[in-house]
Amino acid sequence: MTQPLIITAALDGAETMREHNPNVPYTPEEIALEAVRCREAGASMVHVHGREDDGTPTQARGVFAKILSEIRERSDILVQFSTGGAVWMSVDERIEALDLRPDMATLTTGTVNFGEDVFQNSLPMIRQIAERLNTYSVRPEIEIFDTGMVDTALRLLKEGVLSGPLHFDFVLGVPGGMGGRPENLDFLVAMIPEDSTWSVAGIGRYELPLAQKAIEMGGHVRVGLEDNVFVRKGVLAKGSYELVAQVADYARAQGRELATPEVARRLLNLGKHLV
Ligand code: KMH
Ligand code: ZN
Repeated sequence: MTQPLIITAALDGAETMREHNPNVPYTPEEIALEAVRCREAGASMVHVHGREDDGTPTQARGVFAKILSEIRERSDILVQFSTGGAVWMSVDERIEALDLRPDMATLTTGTVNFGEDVFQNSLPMIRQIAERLNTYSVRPEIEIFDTGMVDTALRLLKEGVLSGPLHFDFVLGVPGGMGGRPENLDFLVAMIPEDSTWSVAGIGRYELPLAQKAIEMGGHVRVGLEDNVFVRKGVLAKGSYELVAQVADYARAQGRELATPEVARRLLNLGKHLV
């Protein structure tokens, strides 16, 4: 039976600035209010990066603590921290908030060109992040920007660094990573263990077509201003919630039920809130 659809809203990222879309949230309160709107629109999880009040990306523990408490005061939506941060950050910086025990956190299992930059994730860095996740019992969402990253995740699973069932997010269309062509999604899904869950995050113009394909295939979906700032060609989204609403409408039209945070927690094998 097809699982209820988990929609994750990627609210801010580290690269999307107000110059790209004036509605990107920066402060913890703005991020929390956007999380509430996304929950109302049908999302069951948010993926968040930290920002200084002027929008500068940060992975500071204090900022993530505020984001987590502001969201939890207002909503039951699941909260996933980024451990990717921004391309210039050290791995220690990237993981300093994990002791706050978010519901999930990302883990990218390889290095990839990222526009003009490089998003570095050497094997020792990946192991360090995975070990920190294990220490605080935070389930990883494995971010896949290219094929070899799946092989590395499977290797870490075999080594016992990761434990199954795994949850993958295929991020397709980053310049330098795997492209957003639909056959790439088929190829990646065929590589992962059968008991895995997966979602797709299409970047830019790939967001909606890949989301629709994932809904049809029985996978899950990530959308939001981190990945795409337009609700349709040339029209800026009023917020990530508008992108969530767009895929929620498509899912309903396809007869696909939406997962509540409680259902998503079960589908993703997450424990109860620890704090
Ligand atoms: N900002 C990118 C360099 C993640 O959140 O885990 C990395 C990223 C992945 O966004
Ligand atoms: Zn991110």
